[in-house]
Amino acid sequence: MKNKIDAFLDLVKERNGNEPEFLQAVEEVAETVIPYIVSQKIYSGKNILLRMVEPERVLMFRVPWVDDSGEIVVNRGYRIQMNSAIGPYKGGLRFHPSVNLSILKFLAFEQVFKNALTTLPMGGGKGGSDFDPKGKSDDEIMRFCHAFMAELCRHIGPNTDIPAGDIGVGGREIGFLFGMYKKLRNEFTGVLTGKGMSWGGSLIRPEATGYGTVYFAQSMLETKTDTLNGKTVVVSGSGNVAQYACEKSTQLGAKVVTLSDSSGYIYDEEGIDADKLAFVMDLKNVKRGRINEYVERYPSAKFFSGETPWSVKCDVALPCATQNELNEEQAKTLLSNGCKVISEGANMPSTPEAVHAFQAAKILYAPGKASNAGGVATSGLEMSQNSLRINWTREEVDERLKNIMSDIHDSCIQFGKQDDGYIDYVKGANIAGFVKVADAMLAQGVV
Ligand code: NDP
Ligand code: 2IT
Repeated sequence: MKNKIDAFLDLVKERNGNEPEFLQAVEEVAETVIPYIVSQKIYSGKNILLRMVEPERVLMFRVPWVDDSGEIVVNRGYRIQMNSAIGPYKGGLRFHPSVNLSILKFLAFEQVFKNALTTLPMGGGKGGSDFDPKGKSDDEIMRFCHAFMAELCRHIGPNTDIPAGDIGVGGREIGFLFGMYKKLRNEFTGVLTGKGMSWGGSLIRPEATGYGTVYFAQSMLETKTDTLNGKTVVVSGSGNVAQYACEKSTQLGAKVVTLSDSSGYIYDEEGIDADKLAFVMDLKNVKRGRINEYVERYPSAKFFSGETPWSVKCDVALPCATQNELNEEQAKTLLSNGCKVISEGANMPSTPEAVHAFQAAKILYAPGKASNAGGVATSGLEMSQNSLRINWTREEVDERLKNIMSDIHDSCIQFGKQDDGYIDYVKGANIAGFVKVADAMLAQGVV
């Protein structure tokens, strides 16, 4: 088996040698899916995984725009249209200076499996730019978004490819992107998700990724007849996903003691309650400030510059910032401090060595493609509402989100439960996602 996996990975490395994040994501899938393919006659000899690691289409384009000082700036725009076997391409846009082909291909590849897990008809895609929104004025953000959409608009559409937010892209950016799409294509359609409530958005979409990550942690705890009530939770990040992971954890009776950004983390021993979270939301979403300002407002909390929160003792860890933010050493520290649950809100936040440490310790560990799927699932619900031209209530959307997260958990058990009862959520998520996409690809032939 090892030879088969190695031979496959050698081929992928040969073609994508300078794409470390993409190779990391493919390796994790290959390790769990290839043994399954070999065991199932219908998938053997069809090179399905080889077809899945090759994007259906990669778009790369120039994004020229003018900054506030009159300078012409040139950024690079991307859209990876990875797989459309089960529905139109669907996935977020990331604006961050680190964005490159490797990072977007890893995210698009993960998205294919994640979207399949949601039970909704969505293929996988991802896009973005190396544009850095930090320190930019609202006018600069608008000009950049308009320039980005001026090119992207000819490649997307409500039945072709439906982008949404990710790091650096939230409600403000989706608004500017939507405005330019509507103008250039002269149509008001559900071409983007994460829209504002008065122009086609869905209730609960802003909350969905963070809430879903916590619902998934609850489902995992239920397998041990336990709950989040009374647990101490460590959260990384302080953006969209982290904020709502914090909110839902607190609502379910847990105490969240950390938040972070790329400059460091804050530790609040008393817990980040609803009032303190409202301060963080205003700080990050409106004032666009830094997390260290939390300790100026709440002096009993501490700020640790340049550090990550993984050394803080906790029962549950929710990594909600970015890829590879939690390494093997930090995983071992979490384990030795008694952490028993990891539910990933970010995409691929744990390094492969960290994942192996969690699995060797047999704790409850969920990979992002399962536990953070609530965001894209609710985007799928936004698309349904747009097509039907109706709006569901908050309770209705939340109920559907809960059911989807519970279904994803069931799929992980179906394909990931080991003989000794341990649930390998990585294996479960990868195989369940693979089966849905592979069956559609087989039915559609070699295209
Ligand atoms: P935001 O831009 O709202 O927030 C990102 C947060 O992560 C910020 O606190 C940011 O800090 C921090 N961060 C980003 N890059 C780094 C880095 N290199 N090192 C340390 N901290 C970093 O993004 P989201 O909350 O939307 O996304 C967070 C994660 O969740 C990403 O992995 C994303 O792919 C994933 N995700 C998002 C979904 C969504 O619906 N938005 C859905 C599913 C997954 P700083 O401000 O200092 O950069
Ligand atoms: O990683 C993700 O799932 C997202 N950024 C959300 C994608 C979406 O289309 O809602």
